[in-house]
Amino acid sequence: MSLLQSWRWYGPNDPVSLQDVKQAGATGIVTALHHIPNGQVWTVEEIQKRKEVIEQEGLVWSVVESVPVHEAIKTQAAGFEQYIENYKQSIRNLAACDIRIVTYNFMPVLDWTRTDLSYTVEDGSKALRFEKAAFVAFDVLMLQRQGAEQDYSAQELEKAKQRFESMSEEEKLLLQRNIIAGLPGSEESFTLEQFQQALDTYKGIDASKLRQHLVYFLQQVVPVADEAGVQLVIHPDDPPYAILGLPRVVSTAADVAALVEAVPSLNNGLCFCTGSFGVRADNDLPGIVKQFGDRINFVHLRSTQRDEEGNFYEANHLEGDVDMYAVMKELVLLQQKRNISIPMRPDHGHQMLDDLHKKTNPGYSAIGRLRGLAELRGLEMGIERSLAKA
Ligand code: DNO
Repeated sequence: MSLLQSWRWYGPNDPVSLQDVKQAGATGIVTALHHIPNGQVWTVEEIQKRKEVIEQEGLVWSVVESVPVHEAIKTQAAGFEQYIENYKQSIRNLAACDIRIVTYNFMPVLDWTRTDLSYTVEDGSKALRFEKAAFVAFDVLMLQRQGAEQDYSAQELEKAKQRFESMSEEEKLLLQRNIIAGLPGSEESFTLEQFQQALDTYKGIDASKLRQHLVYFLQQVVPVADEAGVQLVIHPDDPPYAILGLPRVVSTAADVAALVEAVPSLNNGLCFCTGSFGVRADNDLPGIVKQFGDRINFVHLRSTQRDEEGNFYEANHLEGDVDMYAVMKELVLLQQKRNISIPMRPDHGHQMLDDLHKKTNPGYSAIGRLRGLAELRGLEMGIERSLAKA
């Protein structure tokens, strides 16, 4: 059994069409009903409508990414019980349409975060990047978050100040937009004032409290997933550490282990994202596959290149810090053991060749991801064949 090659598609407005996806060689579609506001029930009718569009092209809706978790559930603010009920109903409705893998994350306020969406790499293609000094400049000098200085070293603050002074007004605005205006799939978008208000809702919520809220959510929804035959998979934090004074609780293997211990059902699963976990040098990626293999039900494959200052950019899929060979080998072994086809998607990709002349969703260009998928499927086939011979 090989990985099921899938592809994230943002729906009918995605500049990359289903026809393009077919030519890239993927058979599974990863999508969401982005038009439904966070917290509302996904009805069978809406799910079915989207499913038909996908099936008309001969593709299969194999994974939902994501059914977003409403902020009120994360903070346990007024009304959160109703949002959990709605979440349960969406799970049941997806199961009724035979869609059985559901991704979500539990990152406060922001989903994934980058400072630069068009960082030019050596070959002239463009990548997404997280630049520490720019991020600190945003936090301390633009947002002026109370107490932010305490989160950084004197050296980091100095570097951020210099960086800030070197930026034009336009660049500052772009930085702000990149961080808080919402990357594709994040579903939330803020002005600076709204963002400050959103941060304030986390006053008094530290990592242990956030984890309690996540466990409570899981205790509520996993039994419904069990009954409906749905695998829930949590996406790790990106980047995998606390930012902007907000706690994050899905950054390491120990974090995942705590969730598994609290709610052992295998439907309390993991979206194994090498790009997110891989930003931390202390995350052992093949080790995570070994440890949680029985509950990894969706895989994002991508690599990052980090440096000592805390910057990273998204490298080509087989380059950077992720040892993709070692990861793929574990995944091949896992699949043999479980005898299933786990959906995988090439996560992000450079804007390259013709992508550079098009408007693309940051990270989700056609050709960059096609390159990633092609490399990954070749790597997988090579490993499978060599293991079969051994
Ligand atoms: C970024 C994505 C994330 C992911 C969510 C899952 O490219 O991997 O936005 O979809 O965190 O809920």
